[in-house]
Amino acid sequence: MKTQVAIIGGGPAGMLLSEILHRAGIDSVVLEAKSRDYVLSRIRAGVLEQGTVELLRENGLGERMDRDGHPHDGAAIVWAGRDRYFIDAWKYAGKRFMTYGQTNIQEDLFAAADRRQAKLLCEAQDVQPHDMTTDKPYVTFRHNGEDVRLDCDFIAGCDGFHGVSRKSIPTSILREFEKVYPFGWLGVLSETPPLNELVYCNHPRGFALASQRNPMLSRYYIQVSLDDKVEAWSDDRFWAELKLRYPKEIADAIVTGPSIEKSIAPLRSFVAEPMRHGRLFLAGDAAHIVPPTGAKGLNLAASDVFYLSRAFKAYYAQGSTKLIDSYSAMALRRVWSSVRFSWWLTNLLHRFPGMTEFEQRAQECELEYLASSQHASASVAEQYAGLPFEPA
Ligand code: RFL
Ligand code: PHB
Repeated sequence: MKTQVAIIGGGPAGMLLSEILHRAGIDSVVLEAKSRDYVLSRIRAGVLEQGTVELLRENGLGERMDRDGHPHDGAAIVWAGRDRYFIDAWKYAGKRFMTYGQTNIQEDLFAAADRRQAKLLCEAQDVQPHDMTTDKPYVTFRHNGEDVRLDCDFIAGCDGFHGVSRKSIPTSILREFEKVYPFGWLGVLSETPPLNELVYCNHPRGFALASQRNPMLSRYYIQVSLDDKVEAWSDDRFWAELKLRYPKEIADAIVTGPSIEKSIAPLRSFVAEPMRHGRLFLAGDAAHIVPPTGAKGLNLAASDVFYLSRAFKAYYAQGSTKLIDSYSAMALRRVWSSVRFSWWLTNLLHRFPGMTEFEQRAQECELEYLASSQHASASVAEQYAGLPFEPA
């Protein structure tokens, strides 16, 4: 087989890249290890920055999002016994964000791929990139029992944190930066009407978050310890714990019901540098992970794909390698700013095991400063709303 860009991974990063390239007349093949049903069963992100929303719209992926997604001016923070604080993205940054599930985006991407009869090979096994540092890279894999070789001009590694792409870059070249947090998030999806807005909560019993997917689908999270097991959390126990963490008026407004999905995700910050090795380019979770507190992971996958697709377009249209050469540094600037913000917000809103009284007071003081300072509020709002993409 032959293509211009071989894309490893059919998550949001890989499928969006393939779609944007197609619209620019650039051919790609997407190799996805799992089945479509499996990919669609993963419940993940729900918050889209305005830049991500616009990128989806510009590429013909906005119709259902604009119909079913819910625009928000900001998100609230509450903490034990204190007033509600509002991260006002609209007031301070002139931007709104959208709640629209990653599952829906993934469905929209598969539907668009089907309409254009895209080459998307699911359940591709033993995918392996080769000869990335030559001008004739290729990818090998097994599909439907056959060994296949895919020749290409470039390889896009969009295969998430556990993928093969990053691991194929020699350790002498790759630098990895990592921070693992001493807790996880237990997430529950339920067919109940959500609260009107996103509400982040810092409570002595731990962090909580109320989010949403649509008018009859709610997403809630609570901080749990790393050795906690999903099986130990019946629906009743989850709802009771969630309500204990919110102020009474919010707890009373939460509508409970049977869960339709329940999972625990550990929290981690991770960055791999550089995001390019020869003709292999990393994008999305393959190169970086953020704790979900800042709602940045999917948005970073989208900004990487924006920069990478722009670089490939310039290469195929004008023969220019300028944007290809600046891809890693440009993508990493935005990555690090979201990594820093997500780490900071995680520190602000969680109760860390063994936290000293000093650290506790410092955290409370920071929350109070945020509530009392226009400058601090503008800084947080600007970062939560998402920084702009850099010009070419
Ligand atoms: P994905 O989604 O992991 O997709 C990678 C794909 O590659 C496939 N794959 C392979 N394919 C071929 N060969 C191999 N060897 C392969 N190895 C893996 C996988 O099967 C998969 O289909 O990465 P991508 O595309 O970079 O997308 C990243 C996002 O999924 C991720 O950053 C977000 O979900 C993070 N995230 C959030 N991001 C936000 O922007 N806003 C949020 O509100 C938000 N909330 C969240 C989140 C992530 C969470 N979890 C569970 C990690 C909430 C949670 C709980
Ligand atoms: C979600 O809706 O899943 C969500 C929202 C905000 C976050 C993380 C996850 O910060």
